[in-house]
Amino acid sequence: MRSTLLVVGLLFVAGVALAQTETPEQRDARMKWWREARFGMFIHWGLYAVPAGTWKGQQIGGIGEWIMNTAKIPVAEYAALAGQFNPVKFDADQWVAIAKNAGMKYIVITSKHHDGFAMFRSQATPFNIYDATPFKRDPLRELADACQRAGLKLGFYYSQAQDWHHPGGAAAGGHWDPAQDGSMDDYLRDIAVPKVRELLTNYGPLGVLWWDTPVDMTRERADMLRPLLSLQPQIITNNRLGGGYEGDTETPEQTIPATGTPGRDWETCMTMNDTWGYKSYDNNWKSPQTLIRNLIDIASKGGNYLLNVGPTAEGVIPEPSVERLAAVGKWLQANGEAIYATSASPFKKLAWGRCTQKPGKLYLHVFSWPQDGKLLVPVGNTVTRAYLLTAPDQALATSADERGVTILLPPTAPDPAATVVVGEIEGEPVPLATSVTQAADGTITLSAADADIIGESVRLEGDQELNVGYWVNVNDMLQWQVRVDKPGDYMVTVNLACDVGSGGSTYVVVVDDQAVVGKVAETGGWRNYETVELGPIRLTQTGLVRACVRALTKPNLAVMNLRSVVLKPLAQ
Ligand code: FHN
Repeated sequence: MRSTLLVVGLLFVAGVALAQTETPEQRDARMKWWREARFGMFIHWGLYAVPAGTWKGQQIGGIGEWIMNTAKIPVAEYAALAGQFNPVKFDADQWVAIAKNAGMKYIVITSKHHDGFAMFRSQATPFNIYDATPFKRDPLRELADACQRAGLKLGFYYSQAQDWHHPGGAAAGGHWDPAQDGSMDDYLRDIAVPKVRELLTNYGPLGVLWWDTPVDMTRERADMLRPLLSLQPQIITNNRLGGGYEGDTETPEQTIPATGTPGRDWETCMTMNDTWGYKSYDNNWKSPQTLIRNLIDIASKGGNYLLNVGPTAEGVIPEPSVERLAAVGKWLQANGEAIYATSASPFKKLAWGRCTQKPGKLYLHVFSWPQDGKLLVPVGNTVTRAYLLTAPDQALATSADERGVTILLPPTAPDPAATVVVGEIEGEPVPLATSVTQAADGTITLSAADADIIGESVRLEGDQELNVGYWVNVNDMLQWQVRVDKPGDYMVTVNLACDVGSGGSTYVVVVDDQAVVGKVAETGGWRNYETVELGPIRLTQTGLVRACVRALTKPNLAVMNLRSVVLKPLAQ
């Protein structure tokens, strides 16, 4: 017995040591399929599909899989739902086919969400779909087999730190029933560890282990689970184990970060309506166009899109989800070359859409079809050939000038969601500095999104109107190139936010050697934007000029959050 324990211990130590000593090449090899995949299906399926958002006749607010917590349902009452859970329409091959036809390359399913109910046959607790329901099947086993048949990778979501059913599992918060009393350490040792071991042992090779909500996960607690990963040495894990472990992937949720997460693999997880787990009355569906553009936007920033479905208690993926996935799949059928195994855009921003790339090819995803039919690509390379991805035999005319290459497009967009134009180039793409131009009324808008950001800490953030934040280094600055064609006097305004206690920084806006100085007043929060007038500035010459915003002093935490600087012509 002692020697068995010793061997297992050594294996675990070896597993951890292996993970710690993985070379960059080994890591790249392990991450390869995931980096090429770009698109996966998230499935939130559990007992919560039975109430489907309604408890005792009342519609419960919030996300469906949280209903036990939101409605503070007693443990025994919630557990009784298992008697009604009989998803006889569940068909693993059909689910996998829906994902595959959508162009998804992997599936991540909730093996156990915060409600504590295991969606697999477990020896660690009878509160599982095989033992506690009339269904008497293991859907994860069936999905693993179906994924294997279809060539899709399978991953398991596992909520390690929250369990509202088993004693000790609700220690990390959300405690409302004495049945939940207990020690979190005992819970992790007796329930979570054996269940995760079962998941990593009984379902063949897995692609992903997706941890969630690492509340109160100290280093010691994370170390109870982490050694289990050596059971699947090729597995990819996210950044939500806790205990300071960063895992392989960042997991922005319901948002697409402005510039991806530089230096880290990342995956945006997102719902198609407003819930992860099924809610019978949530019909706030995103349009197919939005989903297609989200996928493109994410790919253009080097990330993956993990798009959620919430199947019903009968085991059916809701029809609105199926329809939308089919639409994305149709688009990918024609344009997949521009998504899978591509890398991020070489351009900071493109007014008309997004770009992905492969060696020798720029994939130009056009969202806003140019009215004059001219697509300006700010690239210094010669474009040797341009064509629509769906019509590779019909070359499009190109011309080049100091702004880049212009591709002549057909008069109307063949695909209103996104039309992909291919530009073939030689060598690495050379993005050209783009310049800000004056609007018809002369206004010059220097937006954070268009700025060259120079510095160690300041960076772009947000997903609608972007801003620069984290401006904690006084030497950081923003810079633009402006094409002036209407010299004259302009009023300078700045749209900024500054939290309480961080005001008082001074800064200067310089345009073509004309300067105007400001002092940051607090706006009540880092997200409370206000427009402040700085003063007039005179632009004397036409042509390309340089503009910048730099800090002069920073007495507190940060300089400011900045969305834009605007120059409005003053009446002459
Ligand atoms: O609380 C969960 C939520 O129910 C859902 O599972 C999401 C998916 O990323 N994760 C948690 C919130 O971050």
